[in-house]
Amino acid sequence: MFIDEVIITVKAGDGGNGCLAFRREKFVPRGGPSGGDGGCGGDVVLVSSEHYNTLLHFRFNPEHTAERGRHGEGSNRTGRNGAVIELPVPVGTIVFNADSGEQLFDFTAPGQRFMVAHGGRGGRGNARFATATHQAPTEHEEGKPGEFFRLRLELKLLADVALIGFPNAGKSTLISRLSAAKPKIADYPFTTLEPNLGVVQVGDGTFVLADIPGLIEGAHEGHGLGTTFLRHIERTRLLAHLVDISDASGRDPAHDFDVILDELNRFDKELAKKPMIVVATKIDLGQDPARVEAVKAKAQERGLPFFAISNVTGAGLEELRLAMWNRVHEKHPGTPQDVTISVGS
Ligand SMILES: Nc1nc2c(ncn2[C@@H]2O[C@H](COP(=O)(O)OP(=O)(O)OP(=O)(O)O)[C@@H](O)[C@H]2O)c(=O)[nH]1
Ligand SMILES: [Mg+2]
Repeated sequence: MFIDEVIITVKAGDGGNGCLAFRREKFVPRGGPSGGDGGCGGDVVLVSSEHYNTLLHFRFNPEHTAERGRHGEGSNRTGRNGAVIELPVPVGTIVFNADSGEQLFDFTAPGQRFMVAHGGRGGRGNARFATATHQAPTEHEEGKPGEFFRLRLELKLLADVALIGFPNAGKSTLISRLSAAKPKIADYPFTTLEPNLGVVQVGDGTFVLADIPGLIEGAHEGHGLGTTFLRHIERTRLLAHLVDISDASGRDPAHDFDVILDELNRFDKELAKKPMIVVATKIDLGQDPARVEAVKAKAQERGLPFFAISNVTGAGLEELRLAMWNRVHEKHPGTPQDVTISVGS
């Protein structure tokens, strides 16, 4: 499931109450006040971590309460402080107050800490109220409540690589082949209504792949699902542009290619300038070599690497996986000599 926004509640721990007590000792008729202070409630802290790419872990676990401070006790024993809880969030998470809408924090690097809810202070025990003229105080305080907030977490950083293209081009099928994602796949347009995320493994490394709902002509004007989801890929490092080159599609792949580029351009010029690779899909089906060459030529004209794959036979998938990874990690920035599978192989 695609998740880029989640509402969570955070409740810092309440402070412990101060204690009301007097010393009782043998042969000491009036022992002084001895009620200890309450401990402070635990804070709630958000910490950015590289180990998370989504907010999914909050979806199943949206309420977080830190431990309260222990109450003070007799013999001047101060209550223990409540434990702080640290909630990991992915880099790129923006934190809002869900009620006021105010932006509270923007995590831009790993290891940043944002104290979002302060624990309540512990109440003072009666021992604290003793003075020379007030030797048997009965005053003692309750602990202060810990802060409570409803937060909206928003994550724009979605994926390293985004799959774009016309409906039915095979985007969801590809993400299901390259990752553990299990999106809905079907032989009709607009199967995918929301982006899917998948983690792709390459040796010990990983990158995040996003399957974006299909674009159509006029998408920038809101046709089809429009460009609703393109804002989610603003921080994506690579676009993989899928083109169905099979004759069975009944489409003109070179025309499709131009339409998608045009839509991207109209939606956001910066997005259109992102590194892109072109991926011809469904090479297990019959295709007109002239049409395939036309797409290839268009890619070459723009200096874009060209790949050809079949999600059915698996042809070209490993090369594509590596090429994506290399580009995400800028091993070979811009080299057009990635392995290119000849169509039909
Ligand atoms: N023969 C063949 N069929 C494929 C291949 N890849 C996908 N398909 C089929 O093409 C159809 C559409 O695939 P999807 O993966 O749902 O396409 P999509 O691009 O995600 O489509 P939308 O979600 O509508 O944008 C399905 O019936 C798939 O089984 C392929 O490489 N070869
Ligand atoms: Mg799909």
